Amino acid sequence: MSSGSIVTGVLAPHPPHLIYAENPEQNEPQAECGWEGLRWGYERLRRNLSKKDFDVLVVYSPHWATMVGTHFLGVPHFKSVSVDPIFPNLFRFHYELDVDVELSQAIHDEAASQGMVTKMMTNPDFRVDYGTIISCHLSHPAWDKPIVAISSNRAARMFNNDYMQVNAIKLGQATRKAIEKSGKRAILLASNSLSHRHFVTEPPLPEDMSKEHISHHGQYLWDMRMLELMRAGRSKEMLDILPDFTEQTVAETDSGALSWLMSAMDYPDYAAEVHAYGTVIGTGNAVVEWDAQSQGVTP
Ligand code: 2X7
Ligand code: FE2
Repeated sequence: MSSGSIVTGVLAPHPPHLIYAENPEQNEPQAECGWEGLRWGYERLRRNLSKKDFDVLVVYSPHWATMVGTHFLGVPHFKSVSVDPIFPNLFRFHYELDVDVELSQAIHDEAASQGMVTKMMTNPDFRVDYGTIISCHLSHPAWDKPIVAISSNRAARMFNNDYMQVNAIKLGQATRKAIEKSGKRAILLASNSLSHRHFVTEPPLPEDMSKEHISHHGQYLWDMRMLELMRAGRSKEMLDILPDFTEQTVAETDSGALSWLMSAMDYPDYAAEVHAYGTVIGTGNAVVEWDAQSQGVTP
């Protein structure tokens, strides 16, 4: 089979607020407006992705947290309602999706052959987590491509951020190898926010943008440092400081999603495109695209 490839990699954050503000028919709560900067950034991403030929979306989500090893969806079809446990007032989303179980199994097997602890999730009643659903919907709302969903092993909590990153890098290498062997063209989504300190109370009107700002200036400075390195194509340097960034900003990069993405893409040395940066209930979020195809990195 011909060599598969990673067409594009995306930092694709999943605040449920963005879905709430967008009012897709699948979501029950309705909003007036809100978080336009980020939502318009996702629009620019979608415009770029619509020009690409791809077979599958591979998404790594912090909200599918597994304590023992890394898990992969192993059921071909899911249909249910996803409710955010913290923001049920914003996100009650009716989803129906297909899984590329063949590729899922191939990444699982490749990771296992490298000595990682892995498991296929074969429970047909499993509730797909909201991080997976939101990043997939905002990146490609047509839901006409199968997905591969990868859990986040909580190595950062059980050990530390450095250990988490070593594992995520291994998983990234396994992901790349499996995609290349599969002959498929994949878009990769790292579903996470950057800095992640957030307010503990919500305004009476959640979409009241007069209440929205970064929780702390220090968090903003850290987010900008990370984005500058992405924009400069200095992904290795970005990963070098990622454990410290994660510690200082309680970042959602503790999931391993961004480290996995950079490793799977073999540490891009070309400029990433930052489609948007914005805050959601005080957290820092960026929609960032590494367009490997336009760099001639992929066939
Ligand atoms: O899961 C999230 C998140 N990552 C960021 C902001 C707000 C809510 O939920
Ligand atoms: Fe989150």
